Amino acid sequence: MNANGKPKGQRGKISPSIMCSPLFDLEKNVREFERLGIEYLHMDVMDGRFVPNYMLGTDFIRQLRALTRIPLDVHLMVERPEDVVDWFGFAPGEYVSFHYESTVHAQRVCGKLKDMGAKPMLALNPATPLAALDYLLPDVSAVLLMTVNPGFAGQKLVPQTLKKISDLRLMLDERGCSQIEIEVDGNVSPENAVKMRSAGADIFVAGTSGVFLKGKSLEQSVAEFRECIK
Ligand code: S6P
Ligand code: MG
Repeated sequence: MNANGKPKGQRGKISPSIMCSPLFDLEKNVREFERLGIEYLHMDVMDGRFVPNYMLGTDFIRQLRALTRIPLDVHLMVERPEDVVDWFGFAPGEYVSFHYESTVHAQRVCGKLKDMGAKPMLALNPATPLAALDYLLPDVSAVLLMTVNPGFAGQKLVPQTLKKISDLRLMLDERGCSQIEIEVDGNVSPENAVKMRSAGADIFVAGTSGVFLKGKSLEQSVAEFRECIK
């Protein structure tokens, strides 16, 4: 075990938020992420209803999937995800998160995603209690804890979500679900990532405060970020 109580050799994983990449640098950045051994690419989908913004569409995601072997980590911020999951052609091994707050059929959505070969991840807004997971643990491969309110990059951490990460890690371990990964998303800066890692997070969505930093190369910012999530 290391200092975070994680088995040795299981380092934290980085999932850069693609909506934070300058659009015209995207292919170059994806090649750099491949070279740097990045584990996932985080793709935010926003429908203008569940969150007050629009972001990444189905064709964009298909094209990115065809461009790289890095598995996608698609984050659906949409109302009634059950109506749209078929549009994406999710691939085996991809993580797909959807929000507990966005559907009355969370268990059904997990089943649909599993039928497609994808790995279901349940996303929780900062104010949503962990009890939402009580009867869904057998159906999910991971839990996405939002550490800001979803919709925009560049926000400040909601501080009480740090305790939520450790509460969730404890809950998963106590219920024999230690294999369920915890992803964190929102203001995952190097400083916050250290705290999130020691609270038990496994996958770190790195956006404008994580790896897309002004005046720093991706190589440098990824190397510094890795040090924070060992
Ligand atoms: C926000 C979205 C996120 C952001 C990411 C931005 O609703 O789900 O994935 O892209 O959090 O990172 P940062 O460091 O700007 O907060
Ligand atoms: Mg996201």
